[in-house]
Amino acid sequence: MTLFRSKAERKLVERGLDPTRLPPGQYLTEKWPVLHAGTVPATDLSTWDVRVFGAVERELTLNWEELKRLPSRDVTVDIHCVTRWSRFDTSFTGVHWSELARLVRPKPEARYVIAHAEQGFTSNLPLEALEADDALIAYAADGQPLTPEHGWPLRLMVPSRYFWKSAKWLRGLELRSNDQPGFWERYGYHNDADYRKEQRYGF
Ligand SMILES: Nc1nc2c(c(=O)[nH]1)N[C@H]1C(S)=C(S)[C@@H](COP(=O)(O)O)O[C@H]1N2
Ligand SMILES: [Mo]
Repeated sequence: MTLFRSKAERKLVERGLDPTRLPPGQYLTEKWPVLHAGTVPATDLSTWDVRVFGAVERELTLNWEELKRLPSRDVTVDIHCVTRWSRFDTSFTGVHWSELARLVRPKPEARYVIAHAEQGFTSNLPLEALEADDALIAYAADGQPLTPEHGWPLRLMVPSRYFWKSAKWLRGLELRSNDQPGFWERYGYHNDADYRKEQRYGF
């Protein structure tokens, strides 16, 4: 008889998936749930822009065409929400941070980044999390433009953390020398949000 740590793990094995791929306390979902505070913002691409600012040599504002002209890449990752769903093999298309870093030239003291989204939503990360090969400033998922609910036109996608760090409706990236808690972090969620360590809550 084979023993499983949980029902969630058994489901993976039954599908021929490696059960260790599921982080502790998570279950696998095939759907892609939608989760956010507030409403889905209306975006007009003709006036939309995204800004990179703060501890950089040269601040940058890109409109939609300028952003789409930057080199893009595809990555396929597993995403993990703190509310315990995980979705495997979601593919994203977008711009890697290194393309923006090349243009703004972060100052040596830049160690943290605050993602600024529509309606005042923010999330905070160490800059290394954005520098990772599998992180992306994404405008498409599973081969299609992001849907409005999933962050169209642009979202952050940082697969090394719980998914709340991946701000939807992204409008700015602020580089800083010091950290500052974002929206969910101020509500008691863990500052680091490493799902391998189950860093769900900050207390
Ligand atoms: N702007 C914004 N981005 C956000 C959130 C939010 O409330 N506002 N919620 C986060 C949370 S808690 C999760 S789990 C993911 C969900 O992304 P999805 O709706 O595409 O699954 O978005 C994150 N990004
Ligand atoms: Mo979440």
